[in-house]
Amino acid sequence: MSAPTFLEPWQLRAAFARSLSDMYGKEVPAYTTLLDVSHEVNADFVAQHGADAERLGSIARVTAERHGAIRVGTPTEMAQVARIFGAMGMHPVGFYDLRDASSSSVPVISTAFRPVDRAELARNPFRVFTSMLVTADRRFFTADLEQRLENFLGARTLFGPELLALADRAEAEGGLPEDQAAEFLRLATEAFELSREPVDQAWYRELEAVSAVAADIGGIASTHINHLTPRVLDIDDLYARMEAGGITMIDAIQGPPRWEGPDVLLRQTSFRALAEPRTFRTADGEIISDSLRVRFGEVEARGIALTRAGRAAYDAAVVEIDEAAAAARAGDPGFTEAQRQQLARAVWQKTFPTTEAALADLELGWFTYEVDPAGTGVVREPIVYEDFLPRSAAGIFQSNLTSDGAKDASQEGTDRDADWMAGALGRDLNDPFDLYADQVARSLAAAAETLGVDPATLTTTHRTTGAPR
Ligand code: OOG
Ligand code: NI
Repeated sequence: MSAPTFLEPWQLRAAFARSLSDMYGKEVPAYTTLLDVSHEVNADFVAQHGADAERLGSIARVTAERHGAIRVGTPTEMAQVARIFGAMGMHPVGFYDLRDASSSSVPVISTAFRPVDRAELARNPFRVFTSMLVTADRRFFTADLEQRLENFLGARTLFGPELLALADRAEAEGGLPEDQAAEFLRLATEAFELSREPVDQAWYRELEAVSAVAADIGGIASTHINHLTPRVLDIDDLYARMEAGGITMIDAIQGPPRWEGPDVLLRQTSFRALAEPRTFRTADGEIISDSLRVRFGEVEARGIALTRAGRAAYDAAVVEIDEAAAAARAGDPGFTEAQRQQLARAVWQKTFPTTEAALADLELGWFTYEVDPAGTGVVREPIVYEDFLPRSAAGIFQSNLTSDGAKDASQEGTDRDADWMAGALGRDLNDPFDLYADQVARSLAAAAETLGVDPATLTTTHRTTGAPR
């Protein structure tokens, strides 16, 4: 097959994900190790579990699947990011407020850019968790620091006019001719490379005293990809293999515990930020070599998306586990992560059913319904969770900070919500629950039409009863 002469948004997205991955692999060799181990884990999992292994995504999709994380400073920069991702068919989904989700100083709010249609997700599910500073939040920044930070951010250019013009053209015209596509991809990748420019030491350190995240975002005149995360089918296995290979992982796997029932939402773990050589400009103009720890490795396993009721049950379970673990730790300072996992599993057992069928019947998880091969009824297929978890995200930020920073809890926080984010982006912000509900409704409507029945009766009367899951 010859190379396409016109690249559609999904082709730009897939090519960008590959190009970013190649660049990041050159910059951060440990990422390449992580990819190798992830591929081994996935291959072994498929060998052991056969067709069942692919229930939450084909091995081809899972192997290519990544999410990235980037951080910017202002609403203007955020809106520019939206244009670049818009060109790739990635739209803002969800609002995450990490200021309250973290005990350390993490002064950001976030959204995720991702494909929203089922067909687009199937073509390439690349998503990017994108955070921006809330410089007006007095718990973190004094009025004086806010002003200097705004001046600094206002004076920098993260994304050049040529990149943005190509992005706008791609979005307006539904893609780009191949020469322009190549240029767009080159410029977009370059925008996320680590800058070699000397860092203003005094400015960086001043921000770092408030928040390492603020220094990473606002202490430097450029941005960079913070991490790229491969997906694995068995994250416990991955964790054990990385540790065995001499890479120290953070203490815990964030999110749901390992247990005997269906995987839901998202489980993530990471290894610590890597110290990378950087040059600094000191107060008296001297250029010195030092290092910064700003990037890290992360890996994830994805499970079934939960309904609002399922999510509420998840959130309550997380609180219950935390409280029980805190109480146990108070009584026994030697309380281990393994014991915490065991406790979490017990909470899970009373919160979630152990089969997909029950998850569907209790309306805790999202499932689509496809006409079975015989054309006599429908079969239930789980919908994979395509989003993020604020608490896990905060945990990932936090576990990699060099210091806790300083947060003045006596100050009033600045209100930020999904509507504010939509305004900053100048675009609609998709609600993840609405997107999942819409996928279900479409699948039911299509199946009902094929079978010539009322969609309301589909999941009961017309459900093909296969082996219970
Ligand atoms: C983002 C942290 C959150 C995730 O996977 O939850 C995240 C960041 O470090 O910028 O990537
Ligand atoms: Ni991440």
